[in-house]
Amino acid sequence: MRLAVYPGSFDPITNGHLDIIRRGARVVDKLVVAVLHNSQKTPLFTVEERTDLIRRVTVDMDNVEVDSFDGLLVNYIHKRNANVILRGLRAISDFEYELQFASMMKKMDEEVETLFMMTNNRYSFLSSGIVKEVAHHGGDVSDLVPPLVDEALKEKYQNS
Ligand code: COD
Repeated sequence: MRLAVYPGSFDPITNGHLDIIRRGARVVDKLVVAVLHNSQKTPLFTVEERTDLIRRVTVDMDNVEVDSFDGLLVNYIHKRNANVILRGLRAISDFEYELQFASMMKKMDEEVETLFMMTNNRYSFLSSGIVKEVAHHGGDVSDLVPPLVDEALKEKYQNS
């Protein structure tokens, strides 16, 4: 079975992430979206909120599972017996980090392949960071994130 892991912060999930999940799920048997628990970044949404949002927006995708992980990704990959890591590429600026990331993964486990998917042109400028910044200042992000993420962002910033 071709089991792939799509790891990330997903703080929060955007239409760009969702597009990669939808397309990635078509080329593997099972796709696990894995949310990093403790990153160096201070997240807006807790890991439970992030996984819950992803579960709700991928509910129609039968071969997609949502999970969270802590520590090194390679350990999580081993725990799940996965053989592919899925990553999205937006622009040349992503390339350097992603090259380091994939090379380090290869160094840690030669059997694991990193599969890159080019962003849909519509989402090439889109990141969770830019969405949070616009939403924080009351801007409209409704065409950049799923509707329930739009609602969750409004709630977060109204209560902050
Ligand atoms: N279009 C296409 N792809 C996109 C878009 C978009 N608009 N937005 C984001 N993506 C892609 C990103 O390029 C990335 O591939 C993925 O979606 C997730 O993005 P983010 O920003 O939510 O998450 P990252 O990239 O910050 O996640 C980093 C990890 C959590 C995967 C990484 O830090 C990690 O694995 N940490 C654990 C410790 C570890 O093992 N580190 C060493 C790794 S070699």
